[in-house]
Amino acid sequence: MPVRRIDQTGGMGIQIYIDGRFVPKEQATVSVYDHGFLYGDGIFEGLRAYNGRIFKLREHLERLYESAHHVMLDIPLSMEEIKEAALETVRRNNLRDAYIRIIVSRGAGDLGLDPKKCSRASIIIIADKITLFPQEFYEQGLKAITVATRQRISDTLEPRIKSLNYLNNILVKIEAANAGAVEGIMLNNQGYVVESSGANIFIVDKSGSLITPPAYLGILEGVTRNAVIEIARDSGFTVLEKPFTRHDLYIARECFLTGTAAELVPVISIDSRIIGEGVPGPVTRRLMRDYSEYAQSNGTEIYPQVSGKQVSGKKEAR
Ligand code: PXG
Repeated sequence: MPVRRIDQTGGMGIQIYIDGRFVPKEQATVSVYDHGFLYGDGIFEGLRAYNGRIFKLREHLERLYESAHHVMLDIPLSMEEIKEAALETVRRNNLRDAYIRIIVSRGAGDLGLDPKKCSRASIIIIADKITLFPQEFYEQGLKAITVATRQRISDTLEPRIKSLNYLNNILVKIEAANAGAVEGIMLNNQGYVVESSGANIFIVDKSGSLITPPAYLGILEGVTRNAVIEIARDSGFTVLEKPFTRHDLYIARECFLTGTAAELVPVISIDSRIIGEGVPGPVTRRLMRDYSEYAQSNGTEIYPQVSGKQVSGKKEAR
């Protein structure tokens, strides 16, 4: 007799939000005429829920609407409505810890580029578990290289737009893998360090200051990056947003990457140069702990509390 497997969502399977409806993952499909698929014409956000709360929901939604504004994509829901839809998607899947993906594509049109042929943008929200880097990278750090693939400059496709065009970033991933490295770090057209394939970068210099590239150099202005800057300053660290080069990377005392999925991950080698002592440094470890505490205790409640009692959502042992 076949064994029925109970999955993490209580046997229901993952429910995906598509344009106001919830459908099982297997039936969650978009048209092959969707310009998000045909041309990468769309935008997205990746968010996290920790301990029953969506972390930095407002910041992610603001970035989504800013990206939409730049590419003149009319999101058919208000910010408040998308917020509710995201919360409801997590609830439907009975999750307290999740990775949430919000995708807004230009919608179905014809085979031409003209976005006017797409009558309505499509909104898709996925709430699922995420596979992070293996635990050993958080404990021991990872090896990265700087790649030949450059960051796009702001007068082409602005890197601050979180668009569905990730080919450049995927080329960075491929280049790093070909060289036997876990991550690739991009430079911009002037040779300044900007970010990795899907995360922002920080170094700790010899004076103990944290340095991260400013947004105007060509980065996605990460929500995690901004949270880390805030947390570090609150703990009394000096944080500078200023340009730096590969030389600064090589002589850094510490280096780490930040992103919603990656959180904070230490980098211990870049282009075969050992960073600091070759192990995650004290500033990185401290900020990893502070970030984790902050993320576990801040965010938008997914399951409303009624007189101190939880009304729904699978309670996990704490
Ligand atoms: N830079 C880029 C280019 C990104 O794609 C970040 C920085 C960090 O931003 P947040 O707001 O998350 O702190 C990202 C994050 C992946 C992956 O698989 C990464 C991202 C999106 C999707 C997948 O590493 N974006």
